[in-house]
Amino acid sequence: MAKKTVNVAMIGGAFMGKAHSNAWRKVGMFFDPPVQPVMKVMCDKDPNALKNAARYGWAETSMDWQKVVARPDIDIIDICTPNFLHPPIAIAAAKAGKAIVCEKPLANTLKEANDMLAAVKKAGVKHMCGFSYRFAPAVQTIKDMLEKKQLGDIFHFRAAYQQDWIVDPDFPMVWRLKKKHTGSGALGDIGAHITDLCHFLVGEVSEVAAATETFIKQRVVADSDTGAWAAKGSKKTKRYDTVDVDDAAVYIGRIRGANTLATFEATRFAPGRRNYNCIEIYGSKGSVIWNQEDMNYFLYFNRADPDLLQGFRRVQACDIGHPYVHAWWPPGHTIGYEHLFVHEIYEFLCGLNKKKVNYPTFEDAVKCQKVLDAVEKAAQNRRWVKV
Ligand code: SOE
Repeated sequence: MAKKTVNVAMIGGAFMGKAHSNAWRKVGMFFDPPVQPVMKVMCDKDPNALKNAARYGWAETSMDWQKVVARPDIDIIDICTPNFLHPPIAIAAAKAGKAIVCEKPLANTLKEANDMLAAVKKAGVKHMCGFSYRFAPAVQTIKDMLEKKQLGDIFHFRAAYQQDWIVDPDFPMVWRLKKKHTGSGALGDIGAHITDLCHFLVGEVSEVAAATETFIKQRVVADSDTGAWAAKGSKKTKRYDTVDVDDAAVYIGRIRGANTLATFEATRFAPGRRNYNCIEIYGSKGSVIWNQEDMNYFLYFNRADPDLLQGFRRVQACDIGHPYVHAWWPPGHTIGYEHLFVHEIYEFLCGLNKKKVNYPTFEDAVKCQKVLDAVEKAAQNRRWVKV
């Protein structure tokens, strides 16, 4: 009997739009979701982005998200836009009774995030926030170890998410560097990921102290005619705009109900670190270390190992028994960044008609946003702030 289908519309066709398009396209080939997604329409305000729609697998294109959200034939709205558009699209989609996938962070502010959560709860629609790193087989295996108390009592959760894509002072102004479009800088973009991983793996952050910095405060405005950067050394008079968000945030925290200390670093100014999302967990029975640039492996130190054999062992988390790996390739053939989005979309489809879901919801995203909000307040006021 043919599977029930669900019609998907994706709003936003840039980097996340590409990652999500791949996920909608591959999920039915590698997994066996209870429903088959149909890639109906890709929506973007940029006609250049829409040129990719057919190649990405979308049947139609649109430049009007309001019209797309109102379409009666659409079941799922997938939001891959800059952060400031997450609330209006999600709230309209909830009112229209659509199931919603929304990229992280949920919103620019805690108030907006709460409004989105209220809207989906009122509408009774399914809602997922794209904390994709939860879906790495290694991270899922670490989660299982923690649930089985294999690391014992947790002393430290440490996370550093380091990138370097804007270290160049000639890198131009983009939406991720303007508060009105992004809310915060490295904090809300990559700090959101490591904050969520702390919540997923160890526990909720209960209070924080923090510092943020903007290393490059003025950036050249791209040449609007061609959309290309103002070329280095260009004779054209360059116009500059102010970066009004953080380039880096460092914060420490305590974990609710536990004697665990948490330390976080989110920076876009770590030359050589392209997408180095690294977590370290140290407990009374042992430790684990995982980093996304080496995502198929994690390091595990077991204090119960014989004294002369102690050391971090490098576990290959791509055997058939590791979560999701069975759907891809034989042991050791490894997977990549894009597979994490296939995993999250698979879990979203599995959860459409279930009460208990196996993915981060808007509730999880609001818990993350509360920490981001507290970090900004702590940095501004140079004091501890309760979450
Ligand atoms: C940019 O920092 C970015 O694209 C993030 O927005 C993504 O969430 C992360 O997975 C990769 O880097």
